[in-house]
Amino acid sequence: MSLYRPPRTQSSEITPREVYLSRRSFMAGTAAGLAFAASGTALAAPLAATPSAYKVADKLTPKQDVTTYNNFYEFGVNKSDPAANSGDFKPTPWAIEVGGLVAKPQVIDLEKIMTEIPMEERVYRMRCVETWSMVIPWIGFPLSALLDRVEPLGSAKYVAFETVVRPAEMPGQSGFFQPLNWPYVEGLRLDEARHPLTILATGLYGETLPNQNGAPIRLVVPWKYGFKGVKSIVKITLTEKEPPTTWKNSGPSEYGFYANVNPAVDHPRWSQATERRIGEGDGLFGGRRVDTLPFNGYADEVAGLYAGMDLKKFY
Ligand SMILES: Nc1nc2c(c(=O)[nH]1)N[C@H]1C(S)=C(S)[C@@H](COP(=O)(O)O)O[C@H]1N2
Ligand SMILES: [Mo]
Repeated sequence: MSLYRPPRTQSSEITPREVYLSRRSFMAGTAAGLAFAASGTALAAPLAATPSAYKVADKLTPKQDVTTYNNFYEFGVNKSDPAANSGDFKPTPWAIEVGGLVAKPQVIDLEKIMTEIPMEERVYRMRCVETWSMVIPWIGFPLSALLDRVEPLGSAKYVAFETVVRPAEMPGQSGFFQPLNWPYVEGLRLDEARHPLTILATGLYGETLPNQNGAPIRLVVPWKYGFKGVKSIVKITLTEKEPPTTWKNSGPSEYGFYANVNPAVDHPRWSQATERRIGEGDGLFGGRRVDTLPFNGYADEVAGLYAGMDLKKFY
């Protein structure tokens, strides 16, 4: 894994943020479906999306918590670092290179694909391996819609994802202390990637995705621990073999490839049986303590993907 790669966008190619955002607002205003109200913050742009059947009844985590309590080590290791240190990150324009075992490898322009694939709002429970959880109204589209465009070959069994490397814009990638190897990489089995619950998110709470949440596009897999949700994706590769993943590389006995939320399989250093709902109640560390559900409550939809597998072994 290379430690440094130059930024992929030349500064001359960068669209001024105001131009991009006004274009975005225009699209939101004209697209069919429900246009969500803007919050009034200067940098947030409304995103058009239609509500989907995929939602949970749980109380939403306040936007303030969703956007200030984050894991994104490229901007620092503390939960408050991503919101504090991601102001210089430039998520536009954005291209994703999709290749590997596919019939039609291509570089996808994000702004273009967002006008071509219908955007949906999905309210998902999210569970971090560190035992906090949130309920987030994402905006995005099924990963399968993007995979269909590149036509995976019969030999493709896995999908590998890569986060951008931009030390000049990501202080966590340029400091003396480097907590992880860059780029941050993740992966899914192809059937997991194609599952209708698996989305690429480009927004939350009706607005363009904030930098700290993985702008401009990140993976969301609600039945898995949060570290599978790789942020600021620039590369997607279809492979035959299970791809390396950042947290498994850094601690294979603590973090597995599957990372399905499982209250019966403890992390070696802590229990996974319960979780803290951020923004609710006022427990010792903040958050209401609730029981963690198998597959994070999505067992009816996804347990079949793992029929016959020993989930204690494939954690
Ligand atoms: N590139 C990258 N993606 C990442 C991480 C990271 O450090 N770098 N952290 C992961 C972890 S551990 C979690 S819990 C989620 C948090 O997503 P959120 O901040 O939007 O809630 O992002 C995941 N994606
Ligand atoms: Mo996490």
